[in-house]
Amino acid sequence: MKHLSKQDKQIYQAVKNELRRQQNGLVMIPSENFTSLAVLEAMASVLNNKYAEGYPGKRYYSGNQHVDEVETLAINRAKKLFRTEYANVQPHSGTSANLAVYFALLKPGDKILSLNLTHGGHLSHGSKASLVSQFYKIAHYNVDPITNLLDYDLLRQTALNEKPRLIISGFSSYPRKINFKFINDVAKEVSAYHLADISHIAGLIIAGEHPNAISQADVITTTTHKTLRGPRGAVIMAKKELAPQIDKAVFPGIQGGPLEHIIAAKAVCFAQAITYKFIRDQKQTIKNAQALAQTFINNGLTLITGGTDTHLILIDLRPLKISGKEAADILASCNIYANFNVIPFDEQPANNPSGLRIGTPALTTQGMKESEMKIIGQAICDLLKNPNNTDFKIKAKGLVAELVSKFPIYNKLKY
Ligand code: DSN
Repeated sequence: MKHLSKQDKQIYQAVKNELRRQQNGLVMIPSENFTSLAVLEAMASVLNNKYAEGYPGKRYYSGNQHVDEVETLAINRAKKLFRTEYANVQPHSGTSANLAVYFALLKPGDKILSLNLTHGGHLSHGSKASLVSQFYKIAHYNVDPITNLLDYDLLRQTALNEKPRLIISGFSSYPRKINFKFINDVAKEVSAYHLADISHIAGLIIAGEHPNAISQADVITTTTHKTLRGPRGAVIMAKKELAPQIDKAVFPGIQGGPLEHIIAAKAVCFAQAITYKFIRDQKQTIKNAQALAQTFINNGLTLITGGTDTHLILIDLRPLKISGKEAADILASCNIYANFNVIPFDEQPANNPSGLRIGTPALTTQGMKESEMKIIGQAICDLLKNPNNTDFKIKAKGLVAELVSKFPIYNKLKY
């Protein structure tokens, strides 16, 4: 970063500080990961400079021959990776991707059926706080109040009653496998489209560690920076008959010039995600989450649904009598990063809810395995059960320092 360090010391310093924070802590927010240096280089490339509104071969600016090559590679790699007929790699984020799907498939006033936000859904799936709820009617399905597992029968009954035009599956804080086939069958029964938002579990699906949504949904959206370990962005995939309307909804519908430097980085990520190493890491991510969950259970913590099949765990903190925000703050003060999260039927507000969401993708990218998860899990339990105990804090900080020196990340980045 020799140019940035000379020309803008303040931004350079903040970036450097952020690198140090990532290197010196345990990143356990389940939606975060460490992308590769190749992805970072593609993102920081001159592709940033090019306007390329339109699609490969059909741009509204000249000089796009190399950009076309980049975007075509990204599209073809996405199609190969996810075994899908069509991919649009331009959405800037998961929310943009979902919005484009709504605009492509629905008319204003049509009804969307999705999982309640507080039960593990996502803002862009029609929460009251999202503009989506101003354009479309929204109905929700829920998890079971006792088991906190998806209530598939209730989902079907709600779909039969509400007659939605679109059913959304795929969640942000649901730790169990999703039965995409069941939801797809319900969608067909009520003549609705089925959108599977696999943002959290895309990497697990590629590795064959989670039921595949690809043949069980009309449209798939995913972000590219979570388990997929790529640049911050998203992609939409579908059967090819939906391609014209989805392309039109992305551009010119909701976006202007595509971020071709990010699209190049997505292409790099898709090529990496087909490798043995990536698949092995996804399998390890789940083993790590399960080892962590078991350590929490052995320490008497209450886990939503009693455990995990995926990369994430949702802890119900109510028995410990601390809030999610307090828990996240205590961990962060020891350089461990997890995020506060609502739990099903939470009576507390989203900015200080009763849950803590924690996951293993980033630690697995660093090379950590079950034995490290047990030690980290024990340290987390000690902190959450004894929030005012200074000895546990000192011990946890020491453990983090030891682990990050044994499993370094980005040590080739010379900032
Ligand atoms: N913010 C993402 C997550 O953390 O799950 C979802 O958009």
